[in-house]
Amino acid sequence: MPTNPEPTTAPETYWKFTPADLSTYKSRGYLIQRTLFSPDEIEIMKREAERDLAGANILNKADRAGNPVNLAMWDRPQDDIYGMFSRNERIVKNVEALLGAEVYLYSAKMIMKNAREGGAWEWHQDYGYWYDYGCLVPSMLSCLVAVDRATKENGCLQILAGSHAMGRVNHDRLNEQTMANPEHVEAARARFPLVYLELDPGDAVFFDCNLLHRSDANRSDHRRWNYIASYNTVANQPYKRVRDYGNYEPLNQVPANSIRAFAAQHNLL
Ligand SMILES: O=C(O)CCC(=O)C(=O)O
Repeated sequence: MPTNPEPTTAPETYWKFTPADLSTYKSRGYLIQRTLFSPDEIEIMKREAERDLAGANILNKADRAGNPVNLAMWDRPQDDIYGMFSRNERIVKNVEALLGAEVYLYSAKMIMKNAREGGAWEWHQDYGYWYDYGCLVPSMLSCLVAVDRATKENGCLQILAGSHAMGRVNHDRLNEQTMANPEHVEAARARFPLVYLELDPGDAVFFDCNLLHRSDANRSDHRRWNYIASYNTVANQPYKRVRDYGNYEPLNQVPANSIRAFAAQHNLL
């Protein structure tokens, strides 16, 4: 069982979404929180990820054009530096406010889009996958945290604002990815504004599991890695076991200041 690190200082206060934020999220299907993590906190994760993605399954896939799509995936919340982010109350308490219920960590991953080669992601909804994995209702969301600067040039996340209101659309398998039905995507593109989510390291985006999103291949000289923690409400845990990830395990939240505390305890500073 993961344990809480001992905070070395009194727990920090942190940004909590306001009622206006909650209503923006509800209408647009996403919410950006700048500097959810400070530059030095995200630097600790970045350094560790470059050194070792311990405990993760490394998946190497290819996009339609054959560019590599690399990711590291964690099945469960862990007692490591990544867990200090995915279990951090700065994320989890805000996710619970957005979903209005107790949550658990559904999955966590590092999307590693390397310079000049990192592949594209096709238009999809995360719930297009998760519905097939036994989650009955779309009471799920993801929090993406920029590890590197994310720009249009290096393949930042693109979303269709408000498209979550469509509900789940059918998805088809295309090579090694699952993509939303092209006819629905075309119609959605004509109706919902396309937004490029350009982010600085430590910025976060919370987005609904039915929000249509994609990203371009990275043709720039700048790497773009981001960490994505996804959450499900406890009441919506899968009715069948399909994957090693996504299965219910109580989420042991850690205080807002746990990243530096953990790093100090484990000589990661
Ligand atoms: O980070 C990206 O480029 C896309 C990731 C994504 O779409 C996903 O994890 O569902």
